[in-house]
Amino acid sequence: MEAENKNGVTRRALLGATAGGTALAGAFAGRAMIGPAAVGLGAAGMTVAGSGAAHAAAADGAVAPGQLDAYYGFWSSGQTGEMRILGVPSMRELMRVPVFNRCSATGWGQTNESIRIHQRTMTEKTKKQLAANGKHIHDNGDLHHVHMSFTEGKYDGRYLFMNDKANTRVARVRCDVMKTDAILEIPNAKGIHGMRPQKWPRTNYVFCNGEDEAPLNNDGSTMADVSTYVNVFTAVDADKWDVAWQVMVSGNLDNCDADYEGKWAFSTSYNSEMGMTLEEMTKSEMDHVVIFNIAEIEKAVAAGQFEEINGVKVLDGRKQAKSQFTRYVPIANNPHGCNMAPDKKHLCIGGKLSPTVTVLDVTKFDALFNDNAEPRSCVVAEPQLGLGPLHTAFDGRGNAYTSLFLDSQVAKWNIEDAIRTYAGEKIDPIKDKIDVHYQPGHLKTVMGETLDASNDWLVCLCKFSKDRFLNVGPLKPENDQLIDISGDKMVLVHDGPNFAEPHDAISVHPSILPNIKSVWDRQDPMWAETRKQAEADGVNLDEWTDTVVRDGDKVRVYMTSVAPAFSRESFTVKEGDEVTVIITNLDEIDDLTHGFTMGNHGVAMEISPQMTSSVTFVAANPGVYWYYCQWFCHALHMEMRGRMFVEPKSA
Ligand code: CUK
Ligand code: CUA
Ligand code: CA
Repeated sequence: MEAENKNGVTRRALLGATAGGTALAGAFAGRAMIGPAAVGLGAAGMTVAGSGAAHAAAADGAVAPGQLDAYYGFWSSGQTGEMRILGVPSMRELMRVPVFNRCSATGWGQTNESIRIHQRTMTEKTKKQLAANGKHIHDNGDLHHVHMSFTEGKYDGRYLFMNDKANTRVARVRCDVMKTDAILEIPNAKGIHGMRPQKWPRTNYVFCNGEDEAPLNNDGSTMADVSTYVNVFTAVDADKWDVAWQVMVSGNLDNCDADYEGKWAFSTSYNSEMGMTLEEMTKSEMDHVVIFNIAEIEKAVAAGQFEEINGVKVLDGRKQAKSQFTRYVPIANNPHGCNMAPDKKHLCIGGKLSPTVTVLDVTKFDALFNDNAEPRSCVVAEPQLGLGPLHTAFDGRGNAYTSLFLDSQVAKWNIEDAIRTYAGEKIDPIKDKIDVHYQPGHLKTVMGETLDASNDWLVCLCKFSKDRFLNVGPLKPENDQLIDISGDKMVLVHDGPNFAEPHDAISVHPSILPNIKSVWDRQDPMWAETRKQAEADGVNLDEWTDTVVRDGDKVRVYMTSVAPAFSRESFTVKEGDEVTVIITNLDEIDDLTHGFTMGNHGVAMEISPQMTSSVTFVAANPGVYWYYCQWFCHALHMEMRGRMFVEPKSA
């Protein structure tokens, strides 16, 4: 589980812990009760089968001190704008990965390396908006959905992708270091909400829903004319990290997903009415799901049949365009969740205002495009589950689990039974219901959006916690509940308070992520540009450095760190200088992170083992300022500090 350092010694081993182990088998020895270990988990081609009795021993979800969790959980954080890593089933928070938010601890959103990632794809409009407000970047986000990259329907451990509804962006996190490596601002669309990676043959595209309607040419000339408003579906090239193409649609877009053949993407729309008020948005009996025909779209893009708008290839898939790009399947009343089952066949749409989940058979979509079959001919089931069905999760036994927001319940139902019921048989597709606390949104089984869907745990992300925890004031935590789904009956085993506001989460087996580093590669692309500047300044970042370079009123201070010292105990600049501090942490023991905080300057950054970080600020006031390491790194950590002398301008 841990990368070894040069000496072949991990910090965990140094500390005398026994649970670490070098192989997965070792890591799971202490959790033999957790499913996959009991079913013979291979490093490759794993199948997470039913866990049965082996799992029952862990029915409380407890993971003892020093023991590792069975799964990684990757959590969204909504309006906090970060991604969180939790352990499942312990629900312990393991890490926060800043993405769209500004992070006080790591300096994300302030270091030059993170600002470059933020700015790389920024539109001119955003630059203008920021400049007018004296800012460099948007430092908030609304991160609803986290999904991993796929290869042939299974997680492949390369990247995690996530959306920002607040500022119309998507981001990519590198799984080897768990850091954001790319952010993309999407032109033309407004408010990226639903977002899913392509599942087959691999994640070539990340599909992104624009939720908010606006004039395509949003220059203020047609604001009052709602007929000029559109919504845009975007396919992001997951490797190049730019927009591959966009499709204009009728109605708005809420959640989306993709199939297991690489043929389709689909999105729910709650505002087929194109209403601007609540009353207008809920007026129709039926809204719709949009089905996107990837091959037809790619064909048209290749043939040049697009309009280029703000540098993006845009196709018209609206109803009136009668294109082969889209089909619209009517679905009752403001649908929400859009979840493809791992049986490769069934797409489940949460009814929200309708008490139903509508099941679409994706193998019937070809007929919608080729023969113009009646759009609802692909509907094969529509079980009535309860009030406020939002999202659906799946296990590996053909069961689905739907969150019922208004009922505060999870309904477990069988997809095949629902199809037989729809065909007229008298059976009850609902197998079980459980109370959750309270008002659940997303829910997710382990690996449940992949062909490796598991049967052990269901995480249910509840929007309200009300009385479940000690009162902490008017703002209450969310409640992420853990449910044991190994048996016929669902069993609630854990309440997990969480800060605003996880929408979606995935759980991933550690065998998918064998290459997570504990020590950075010195040549990491994250700071390639910083290295270039160092080279130009004649500084070798791989060696002990304490060079200060003056370049007009710009000063670059190069330092290295080895616990418990920076290579410089002081440096001198002039009042009004623009100071860039560039530090490489030469320590190579895992978990030996340093930091750099400049007192009274609002400046702080992380410098993990072998990492280079840099930060730029203006020294506006003459005087003595202490900088220090803010990560407790050594018995003499307090002494890991130094002085910046800012000479008065006249001096
Ligand atoms: S949405 Cu939040 S509960 Cu953004 Cu996936 Cu349904
Ligand atoms: Cu270095 Cu604390
Ligand atoms: Ca509607």
